[in-house]
Amino acid sequence: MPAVSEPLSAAPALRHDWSRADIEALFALPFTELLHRAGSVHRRHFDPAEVQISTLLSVKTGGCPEDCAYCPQAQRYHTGVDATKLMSTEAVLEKAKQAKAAGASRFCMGAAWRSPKDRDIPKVAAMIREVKALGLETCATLGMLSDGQAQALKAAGLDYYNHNLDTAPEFYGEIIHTREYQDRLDTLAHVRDAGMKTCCGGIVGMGESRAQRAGLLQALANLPAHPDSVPINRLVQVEGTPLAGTAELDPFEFVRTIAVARILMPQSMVRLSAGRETMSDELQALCFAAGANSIFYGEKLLTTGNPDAERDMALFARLGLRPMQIVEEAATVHADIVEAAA
Ligand code: SAM
Ligand code: DTB
Ligand code: SF4
Repeated sequence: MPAVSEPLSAAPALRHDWSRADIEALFALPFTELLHRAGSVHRRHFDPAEVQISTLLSVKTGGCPEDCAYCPQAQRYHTGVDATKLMSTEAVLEKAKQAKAAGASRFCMGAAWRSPKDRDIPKVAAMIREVKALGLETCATLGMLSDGQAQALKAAGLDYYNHNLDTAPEFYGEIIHTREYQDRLDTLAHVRDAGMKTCCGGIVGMGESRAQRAGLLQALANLPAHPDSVPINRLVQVEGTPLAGTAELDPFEFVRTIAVARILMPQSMVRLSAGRETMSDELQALCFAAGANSIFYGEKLLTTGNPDAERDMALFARLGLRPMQIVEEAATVHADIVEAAA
């Protein structure tokens, strides 16, 4: 039965004071107990049959000056990704129309920038305005933002900004050397201060320990506000990047990461993100059972593959899932109504 009929008076307040030990204790629960707890939290705040779907478009690909060890778009690695210029607004709009027709509710525009130049902002703002006019939620991921840039994007109608913490603070230095963890926290503060919603998560399967996976989730859950969306990416290993050849993460450990994210950030959309193309249907089903309620949809992420729409729709049909039509505020309102009724 959906959550509506369950008593919710015991719903705890959102926490921002998680200790590493608390989180590691969740990771260490028996698998079925962890899934049960995560599934209960999921039901308290969402209809577990609904999955939000976002489509990604790389509006400016490759040639990035940063050294993120996982990334095929870093100029310094030889990955076969050709650098392109910023796409035209018309071309972006065409892709957004296709995404909407395919059923996406959110359209995320990504650029392989360290940070946008001020002269790029009006061009991206035009894309945002046009995409929003289609009735899609808008998201962008353009690298670090100044305060003023965040405000300009908000003024153009940007709903969400994606900027990931990527990993635990203590593992970060093994993955990225060209910007600091604090730079990321600063950009997230600019995004929040401008009044936009945050999409912030990370990558697992980069050779980090379980304690470091707990550290990523701790950093996310202890932000001043839980990110509205939390993308959990499984490393896509791309030949030519330093992380190609990293030992694969145990799939159950990936599911545990999703489950713990759901428990720590009960009202956030937890997105099963990069790495889905090589996941079995059964593994994805476990992720949905663990509380994932969002996916990237469409045959491409930014430069790498994603399951095609037919495979995803067939999986939704087999699992009795449906694309979420309502926006995130509505999900929160739903939870509030349910709590008030309890
Ligand atoms: N350049 C901007 C930035 O770094 O914020 C925006 C685009 S960047 C590609 C967005 C995110 O994609 C990264 O923070 C990382 O979490 C994720 N990502 C990139 N390459 C990945 C890979 N090979 N596997 C999994 N996630 C990846
Ligand atoms: C996020 O956390 N994952 C997406 C999105 N935010 C921008 C990107 C995944 C990129 C995977 C590698 C690629 O396709 O280039
Ligand atoms: Fe550049 Fe973003 Fe890739 Fe890092 S993750 S190399 S900043 S495109």
